[in-house]
Amino acid sequence: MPVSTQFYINGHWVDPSQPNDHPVINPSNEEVCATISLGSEADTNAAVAAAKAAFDGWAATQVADRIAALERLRDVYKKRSDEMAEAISTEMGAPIDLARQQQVGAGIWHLDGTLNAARSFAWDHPLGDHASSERILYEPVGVCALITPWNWPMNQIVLKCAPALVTGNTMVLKPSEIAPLSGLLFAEMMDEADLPPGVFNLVNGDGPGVGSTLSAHPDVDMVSFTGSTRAGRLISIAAADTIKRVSLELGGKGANIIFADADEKAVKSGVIRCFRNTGQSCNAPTRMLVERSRYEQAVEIAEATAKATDVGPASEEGRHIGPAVSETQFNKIQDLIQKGIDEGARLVAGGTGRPGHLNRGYYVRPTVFADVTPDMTIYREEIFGPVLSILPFEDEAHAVQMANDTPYGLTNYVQTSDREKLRRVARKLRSGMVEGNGTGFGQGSPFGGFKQSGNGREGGAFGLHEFLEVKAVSGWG
Ligand code: TXE
Repeated sequence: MPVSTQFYINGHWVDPSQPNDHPVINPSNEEVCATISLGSEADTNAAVAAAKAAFDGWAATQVADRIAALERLRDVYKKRSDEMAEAISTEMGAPIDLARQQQVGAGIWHLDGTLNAARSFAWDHPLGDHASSERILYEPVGVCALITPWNWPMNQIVLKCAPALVTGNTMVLKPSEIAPLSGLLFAEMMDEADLPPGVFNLVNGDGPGVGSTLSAHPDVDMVSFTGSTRAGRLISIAAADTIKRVSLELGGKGANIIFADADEKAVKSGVIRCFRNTGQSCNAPTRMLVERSRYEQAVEIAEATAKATDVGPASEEGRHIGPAVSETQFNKIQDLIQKGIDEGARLVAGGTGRPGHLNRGYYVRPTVFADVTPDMTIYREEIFGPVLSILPFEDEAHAVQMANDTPYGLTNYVQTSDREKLRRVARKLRSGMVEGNGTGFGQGSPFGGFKQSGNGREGGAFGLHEFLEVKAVSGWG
């Protein structure tokens, strides 16, 4: 397991300018599993200076050389997959099978998606018809600050670092201080991939410290952030003075619209999907909207599915769900469950407190509320725990209206055997993604949201565009 109080700056592991130890807690047992340092302004400045000094050289390399660098990273990533799964499972509580298959697997998926997009990308082309003498060039933005969260830690690091690297940017990564071990491991992998010094740098730290210094820094040209809408807003404010590019992937409150003609397994798989990763996914389908005629049956299926969901330590193999990531998240989820009860929702499974057999660790009971109404807190706020709300709807227009009745707009879900209805509803939903009938998205599909779920898109060619400036040159020939 990579455990280091050092930072990776300019191709070397270096001590922090001043000691500032920070414990990393294993959420499965509440024990300290590692110690990292939180960086200072001086550490952040050193990393930004290294990235700035490396920029001209890296931006001038051939695309083929940058693709080769990403291929080397992919090889190292595959070689070290087991270590990574163990690190993720320990730092944020994903059960080891989920960590291996989905958390680590997502990194490979995005590395491949980025490589494929980069190989076929038109890095420059004429404007419009081929007779034009005007040329459109795509060039790196510059020094990028990449600020990532703890819920899918490696997925989010790869989704930012891979496109930033292959498009010729240099970067400073600040992973979440709650789950920094996979970030440290990633820095070791970047080192093994043999990049020029300064192209990739890592500084650990918290949001008000390293995070806000990076966001306001005059030598940082872009911030790419995944995390809470609260922090996204602060980053945008801090970045405003320098007019840097800010790309945000924030919270969500996905609706899962289940029409009466949906597949009979739709309810069960919707519950399982909501609870995946202990509900700690921005695209979780947390509001299940069911057509009135199937509503009571759906509540029964959801109750049975929640009661059959096992909860346990991340180190154990199996398909159970692990703990919430931290005491803060545990308390937030408990408060929201209590609010659901107090505001009059019908609790059909779970509730406050830990599951009976677990008295240490941030474990939450898989919880289902029925008869939720749109004014309730559990309907409006992102809970980020294994908590599902179920509501009935009367007709298509009502379902769309309820689904869109949220400040978020990341992912919505539609279940129906009527293809025309699916298309009609998908067009009306105000979200960056609409998943139809459990059909997953392909490699290179754009990931990102409408409204307060953020801006920009990650993945494949969409992710490359995020990290590129567009330049028009006339008189090219
Ligand atoms: O997130 P924060 P938290 C949501 C989810 C969760 C809630 C709180 O609802 O319950 O956010 O989680 C860095 N300037 N999501 O408090 O604070 C921080 O150091 C710059 C949704 O853990 O947003 C970390 O690296 N950076 C989400 C990262 O932001 C700042 C994933 C995430 O932490 C900063 C996680 C600042 N002022 C939580 N403040 C998703 N979209 O998937 C914090 N950070």
